[in-house]
Amino acid sequence: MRKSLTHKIISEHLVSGEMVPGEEIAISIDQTLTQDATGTMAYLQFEAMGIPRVKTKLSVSYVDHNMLQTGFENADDHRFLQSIAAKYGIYFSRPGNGICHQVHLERFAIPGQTLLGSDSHTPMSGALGMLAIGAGGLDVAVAMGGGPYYLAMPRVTLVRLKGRLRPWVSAKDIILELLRRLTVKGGTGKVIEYGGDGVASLAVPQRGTMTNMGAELGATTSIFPSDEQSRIFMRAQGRVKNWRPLSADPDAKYDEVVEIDLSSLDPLIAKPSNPDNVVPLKEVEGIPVAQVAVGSCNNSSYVDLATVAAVLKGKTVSPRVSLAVTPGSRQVFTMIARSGVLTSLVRSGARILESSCGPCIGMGQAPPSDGVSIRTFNRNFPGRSGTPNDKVYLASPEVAAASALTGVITDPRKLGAPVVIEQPKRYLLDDSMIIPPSPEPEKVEIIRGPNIKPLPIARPPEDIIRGQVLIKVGDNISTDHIMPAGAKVLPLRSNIPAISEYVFTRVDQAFPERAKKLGGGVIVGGGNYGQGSSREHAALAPMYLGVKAVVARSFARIHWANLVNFGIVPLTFVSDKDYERVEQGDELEIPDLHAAIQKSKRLKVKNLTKGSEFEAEHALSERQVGILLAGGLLNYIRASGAGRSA
Ligand code: MIC
Ligand code: SF4
Repeated sequence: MRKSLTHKIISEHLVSGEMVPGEEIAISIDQTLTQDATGTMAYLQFEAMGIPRVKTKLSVSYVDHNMLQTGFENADDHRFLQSIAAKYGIYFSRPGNGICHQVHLERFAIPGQTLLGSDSHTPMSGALGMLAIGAGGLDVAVAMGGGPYYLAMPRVTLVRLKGRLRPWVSAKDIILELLRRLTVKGGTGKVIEYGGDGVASLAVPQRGTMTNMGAELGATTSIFPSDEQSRIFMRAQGRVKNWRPLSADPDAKYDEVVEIDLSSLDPLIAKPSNPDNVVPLKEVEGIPVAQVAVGSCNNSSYVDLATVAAVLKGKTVSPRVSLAVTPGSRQVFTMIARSGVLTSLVRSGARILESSCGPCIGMGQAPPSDGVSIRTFNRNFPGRSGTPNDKVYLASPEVAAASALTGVITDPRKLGAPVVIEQPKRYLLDDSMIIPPSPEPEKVEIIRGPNIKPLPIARPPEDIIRGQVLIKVGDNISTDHIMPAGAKVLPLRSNIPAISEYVFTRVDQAFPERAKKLGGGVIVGGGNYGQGSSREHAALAPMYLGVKAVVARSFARIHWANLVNFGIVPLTFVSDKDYERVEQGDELEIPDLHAAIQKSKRLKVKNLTKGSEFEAEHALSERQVGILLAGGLLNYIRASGAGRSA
């Protein structure tokens, strides 16, 4: 059969299973990445597995999320991560070197290889023809130990790009158009594979914006062919020896085809507070803007920042706007400094931030009350910016810059002749902030600060699950709702007892208290429950509070897997009516869990309060049933030695 690019890479890495959509497969992992907010947990888990050295071709540990250091916690975590990396064979990208996905694309991504990262935007490296997947930290820990990564074989959607973008329209508009058409649930269970003659006109950093934000579609990953553009980029990064051409066979079969005519696209914008709330820019033009933020892992490349500088050149941002600019990496930072882009941005009034996630994850730069914030980021979930009831819009650097200038949402085409910035022919190469692992690992001592608490381990579930519905939520609840981030909570990522005090507090302040008082219970969710981030804290902290099961209308992929990994039973309603009937406070019971879950995909759930009963389904493979009944993946690995095979 004629193969898609996705099928080619998966079959080269297939360890077990059949490549039938929905079936569980296992693939070998060449590279891993972690960042500090999920990494400390991942490495505690890796340590608990007792493996002396990572078995991947390359593993990199980045520090980019927790950079405010408002107390000792972040700095302690950084030191812990550095010592772990030295000891276990991991490259350490120091704080200041940049945002993991941007740096990985620049320095490490390799066409045709697989990458597993403990961050949902790991697919960004798909811009170089890599199969790059986001997962929970524990799955990444297992991959570092040489174990394969298990996933449901995805369907493959070809996004056929035709023509060329018009002036002032950019890669961000292409991915916003896909979000408009497919929604945040549209990519579930799929790989988004780009093809068509329009691909050739998109440079790798532009492709990166699209593969990165494919995470917002709920896709397993997104991927571009490795072609002349990838060769140009890798040569400019001094890595052409790792380049190889790679594309789908002509006439490859796809499960679905979506066509986008690039030449027909206009600037788009995602309105608050979901990335798929996309409208043509003209619908919101003229709305006053209080803040503009350029950066995040999504639009922080050299060309992105140089474009903003060119739009603003010689002028000052509107008096009502605060403009924050984040270079995505130290490479970008040094290059804007050298080329004069930095001076130009500062002269225009930009507030320059260090290369880190920063405002994207609510680490500073929260917008003012009722103030509209235009961001070139990938997520605008409610409250994520740090301001309650925030109004965050997502748009391209072109739209962001035009709006910063005028103080209202502005179509950049009104600014006249387009700015055209060429991709650099040669990037500034300096990897001195990436520390290779120690040649003498036995001499390295792991440094643990007082905020790093031992990992709580789940207990195997009882045969009867009984408990109150602790909360009932609607559709598209993100992990930012379940386990908020931001300057106050993020420093607690290595301390589960402390962080669990914040579970669901953005939705319901009383949740942690209630869960503790009742000794745990059940969560009832709507559709796409757990979308967004890969943070396993959104499973781990509820587990710590005694949550035993989540019954939802449907789940987002990574969160679902995290629930299984931490021994929480994920079930879906068979009928929407049952979702409507169940209420917060109802006492639910799942009898005979152990036998029921092994025998059938359907389980009975009794509603003791209402004296009724409904059916729920699970989508667990045999292996996952084993994991759940063992009380999570760590227990399972310890018991079976699974995950250790190279
Ligand atoms: C995010 O964008 O939400 C994060 C912060 O990068 C997360 C990871 C985390 O919560 O640490 C992600 O996307 O996976
Ligand atoms: Fe960091 Fe934001 Fe990218 Fe997540 S989406 S990795 S928080 S910049």
